[in-house]
Amino acid sequence: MQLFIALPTKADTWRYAIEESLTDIQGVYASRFKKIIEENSTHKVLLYPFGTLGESTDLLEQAQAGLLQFVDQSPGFIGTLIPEAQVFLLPYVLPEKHSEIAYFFKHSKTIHQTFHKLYGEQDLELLTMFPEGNVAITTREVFRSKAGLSGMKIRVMSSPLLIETYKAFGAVPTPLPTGEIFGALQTNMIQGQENPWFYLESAKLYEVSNVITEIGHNLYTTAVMANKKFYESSTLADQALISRATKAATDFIIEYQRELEVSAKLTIKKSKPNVQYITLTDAEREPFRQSAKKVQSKFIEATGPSGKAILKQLKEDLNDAKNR
Ligand code: 6CS
Repeated sequence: MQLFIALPTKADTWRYAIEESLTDIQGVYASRFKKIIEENSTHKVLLYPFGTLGESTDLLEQAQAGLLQFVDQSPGFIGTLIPEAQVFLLPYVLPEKHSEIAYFFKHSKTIHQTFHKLYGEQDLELLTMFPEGNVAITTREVFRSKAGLSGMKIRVMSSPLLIETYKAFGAVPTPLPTGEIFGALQTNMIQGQENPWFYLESAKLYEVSNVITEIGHNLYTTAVMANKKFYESSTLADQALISRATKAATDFIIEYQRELEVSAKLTIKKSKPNVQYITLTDAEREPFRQSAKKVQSKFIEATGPSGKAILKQLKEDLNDAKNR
């Protein structure tokens, strides 16, 4: 009779850095991932919230070098390394309906096949992408048209495509690291910035803004990657556990992030009753939608046949998600 003694996988400490705080969406995702890993193995997952290991670009380098086993990095930052990743920043492309958003992020071939290969070429194992809510624009003054944004310095993440977007919207795009947004708004070095509602509340960006405007142009998306060498050298059992934790945390966060927009709007209004909320009408959005076509051309100009094919695949994925 043969005895098979299950050798326990040696206990490792895995380091996982995020671009937000532990109570923000990326932190809630990472905490759920950590819980599942630690409840089902002898491994420990150490979470590093924003600010502990530097800016987003520092985190990416540490993940590629294998100093971190996991990293959360949004397309707004990784776009300089993987230009095609900026397809998630194109205005007026991603869905607004929750059921379509949920289906798209779970089934998109762009994410689970094409991007998996692209990130792999950068020593990154793409594990998941998930939404963090509709993006709104904070400013000092009211605007309801592109002319209203004219001359306004609007902070964007360091993405060539976001720079093109705000140029096309009539503003003066101003790339700044995350850690400098609040101070730049406070000193009027910039007059506005864009972020999802939960972040406007959690980073207290509303405190240094007077107007928050929805033009319906985008959904904030982020991505979680493992260091590729670490992932590929992990045991099959650990790879299966990482996939299981990733799927469970993704399914949870897609639903969790949905409610935060309403609660953030209420919290901001309670903290700053005189803040103005503006939602542009369809007619007011039309000039911004027209400008978005120019941004798509700029994306294809910058990424060539690869980007063109990715945009086509993304639109097929979105069509597949329609009416789900
Ligand atoms: O705008 C930013 O830089 C930050 N915004 C969000 C929603 N997450 C992290 C990112 O660095």
